[in-house]
Amino acid sequence: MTDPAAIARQFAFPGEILSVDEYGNGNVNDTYLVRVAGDQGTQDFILQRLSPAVFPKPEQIMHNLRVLDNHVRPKLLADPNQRWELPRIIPSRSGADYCRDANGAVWRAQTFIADTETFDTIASVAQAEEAGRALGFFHALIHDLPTHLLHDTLPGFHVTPGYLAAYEALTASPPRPDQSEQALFCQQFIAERKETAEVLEAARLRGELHSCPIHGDPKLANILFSRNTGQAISLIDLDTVKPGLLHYDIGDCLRSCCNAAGEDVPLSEVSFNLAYCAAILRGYLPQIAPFFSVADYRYIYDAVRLIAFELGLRFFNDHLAGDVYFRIRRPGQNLHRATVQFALCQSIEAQETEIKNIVRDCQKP
Ligand code: GN1
Ligand code: MG
Repeated sequence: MTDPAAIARQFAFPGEILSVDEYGNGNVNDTYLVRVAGDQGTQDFILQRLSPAVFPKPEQIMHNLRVLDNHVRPKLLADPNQRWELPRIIPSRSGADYCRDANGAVWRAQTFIADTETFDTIASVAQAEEAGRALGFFHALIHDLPTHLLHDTLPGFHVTPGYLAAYEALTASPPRPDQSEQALFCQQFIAERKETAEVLEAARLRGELHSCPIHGDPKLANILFSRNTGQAISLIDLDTVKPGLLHYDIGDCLRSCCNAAGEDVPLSEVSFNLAYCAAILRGYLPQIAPFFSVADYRYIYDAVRLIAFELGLRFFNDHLAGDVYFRIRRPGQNLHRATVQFALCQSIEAQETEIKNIVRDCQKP
């Protein structure tokens, strides 16, 4: 196990390191808060070890972060009235964008955006609208970033048919037998919906939806809200900024924010909140209206249903594979997380008409 404090000393922080502590509850990378005493008082930074199990080429993530910074920073400087923050990369002492530990894992350091907070569940309708506005603002910022400049840091990410194929492989080859009630529920749930896995990829192939730069992981916990104003002022966790469909992000933001109870709760508490859904779209759509087509509106419902289904499938696959991708804090957690997403997917399906009506109302001039 690499000592994060020793790694922290390899970065050019502006002062003396006071502490290095575990931070947040991400499912993939290892995250630490580094407190530094410098000329301007105490300042915090984020230090992360990128998960080698998830990201096969972490140096490509750092390349993409640099490309993103070059594209977005001048826009932010040109519009100082708009409060939006993009974490800055802190170079290593040798001037590189990252360091490697003795095992070859990539570590990076970034500024911590002060006076902000994150949430695991939405606190109000106004906050949901802010979350939607933030995603739309971010999409507008990166929409003209040429996709050929970005590496595909996680091939197959959000391509649901690929997760279905992985599931079929996991259950076909000598399977890890899990005949628990929860596992049987998951198997049945997937079997009943496997035909729906293609919906976004098929629309892309027909030319109805188009590839463009996306965030990839805009769950609520990755949106920073100002402690002073409650405004959303940053989207963090930029590892999956790469070409994709806007609908992956829209679906992920809605499935995360509208699941008012959270991702690891008793099934009886899981439901898709329509008021939050309406507020998120109210915040989101005006930001991206100039490049949102009629077909884009048409696939919003499919996107939220699919991304909830997909995340359940991803959690279940990882349970079957032996918990190699999503960090667990107790045995069986990925199985439980899968059932939560499937329950959420059921709640979305039960409210299909209402969700489509919300989208239709947003579309009216
Ligand atoms: C992972 O690392 P974190 O917690 O931000 C995952 C997302 C899932 C999310 C579910 C690269 O995100 O796709 O939606 O867990 N990130 C990756 O909580 O797979
Ligand atoms: Mg992430």
